[in-house]
Amino acid sequence: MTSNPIDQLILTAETTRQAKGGGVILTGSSVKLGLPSRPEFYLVHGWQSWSLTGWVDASIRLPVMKPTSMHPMQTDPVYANDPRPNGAWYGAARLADGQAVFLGALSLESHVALDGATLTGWYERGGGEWFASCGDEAECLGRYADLLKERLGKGRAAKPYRVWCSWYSLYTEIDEPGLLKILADLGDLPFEIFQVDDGWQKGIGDWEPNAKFPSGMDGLAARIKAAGRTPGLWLAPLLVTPSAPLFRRHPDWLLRDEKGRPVSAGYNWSEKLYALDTTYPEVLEWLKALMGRVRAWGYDYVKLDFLYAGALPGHRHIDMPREAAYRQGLKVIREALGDAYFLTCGAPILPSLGLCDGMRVGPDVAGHWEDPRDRDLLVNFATPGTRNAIRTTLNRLWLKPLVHTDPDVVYFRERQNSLTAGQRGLLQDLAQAAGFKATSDVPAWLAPSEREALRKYLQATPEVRKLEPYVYQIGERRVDFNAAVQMPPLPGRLAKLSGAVIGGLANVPALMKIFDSFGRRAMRKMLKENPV
Ligand code: 9PG
Repeated sequence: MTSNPIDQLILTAETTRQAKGGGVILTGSSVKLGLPSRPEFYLVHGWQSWSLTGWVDASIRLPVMKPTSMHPMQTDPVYANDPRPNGAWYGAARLADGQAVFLGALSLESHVALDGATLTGWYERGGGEWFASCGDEAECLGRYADLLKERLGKGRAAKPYRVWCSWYSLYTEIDEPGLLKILADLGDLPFEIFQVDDGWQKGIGDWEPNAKFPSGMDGLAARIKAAGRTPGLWLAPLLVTPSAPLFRRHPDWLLRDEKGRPVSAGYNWSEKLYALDTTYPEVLEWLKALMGRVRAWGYDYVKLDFLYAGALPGHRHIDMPREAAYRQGLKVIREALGDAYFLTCGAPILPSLGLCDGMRVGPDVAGHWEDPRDRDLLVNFATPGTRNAIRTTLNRLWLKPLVHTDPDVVYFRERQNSLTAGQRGLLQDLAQAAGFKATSDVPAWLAPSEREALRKYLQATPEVRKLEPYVYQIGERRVDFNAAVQMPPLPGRLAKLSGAVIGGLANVPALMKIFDSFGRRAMRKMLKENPV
């Protein structure tokens, strides 16, 4: 008998041994822990950057998030209909006395779920190791991070940079003259990186500059360098849309299901999304060449997005587990990127560790706090919104020893923004806690006082200390994130019904196309009224 109480909870495991520093290492394709009682809360861990991560009421069956057509791009589609509290690679239960019981896989393609008072973990194929531990949540996650570091590695860039990113002001409406104007207006604001986001390319799968970038991407990079910044570029290299020439030229490169149909990677840009099969040698060659081209253009900071596409379930050219297939592709990408800073986004978390410098650890922020439609009708916490971003990001900060945790951008502007000063401040504090600072604020949209506040924020390096699960000491201030992290109550009957209708409509591409075109028109009008 040891003094370690976790030993007494193990119901199923092939082997068990003590872990250095506390807890136990189990092996098995499926392991079970018997809890002393039904837990009150369960820690759901989302599969990829944008997927919900947080403590939920363990006694409820979670409604299926909507729209279902977005499952591949917002959650792990394999488990999207599982009503049990469950999550990717690890999970934890909180007992009435506040103690956490933690179970986390030490290899890929693994999942954890709660059945009553039993915590079950399983590997999708074969077996592997698990870490189980009891006690303080942060301690369990800290030990888990150490064990993952030994197995998957950590990022190599020494420190994160301060980033200006085009997305959260201009979205896809970027062009060369507008970006050059912003570059000049940034003036003495201390950003190391000027990152061009979505909107420069001809298409998804067609990674050449479009007509809005007449000097080419190399020309733009040269201008960014001449302004004293490091050029950054966004791509979604594992996605293809039907309109891209690649889709017609290389149908054999697409990830397909057992019936030979291309696997859905979701819906965006008014198109259906498909994934590349990273076990195809020619796909790996193509990815390598693409990364080489981006580097040759002069981009030393690369944000690769929608990466989950490479790890979706499917029948691959070479039969291998889906996350292993993804990781193999990411390795090729990492090598081809050389010494560039590599930020992953929309990325499956564990399979990306050790191969990237930074990782987006939450969904997109937005100029609003939360969308009641997404929260109450669609029960979807992966959609863009500041509250969703704060919740998921805070629950992922345990990853800090392994990767730079990117919480997405902060806002200092009041223009084109419905956040209150308090909400903007909370988001700024989140980024201090995460250790990664970025914004998309257009200088021309900032009041002089806002510009000054942004400068001070970028320069400040306050000491950050975690005091409680969601409370941080940031410099002289105590910042309490608890209210933002709470999960809302479950929808009632009427909300469920309306959600089913709206979710159903959102599954119809033709309707989404119309909806998107209204969005784009509103965006263009806004930019006319608010020039950069
Ligand atoms: C560019 C953007 C930005 C952003 C990324 C990613 O669920 N969704 O519908 C969804 C759409 C877009 C999205 C995330 C989720 O944003 O996170 O920073 O680069 O792509 O298109």
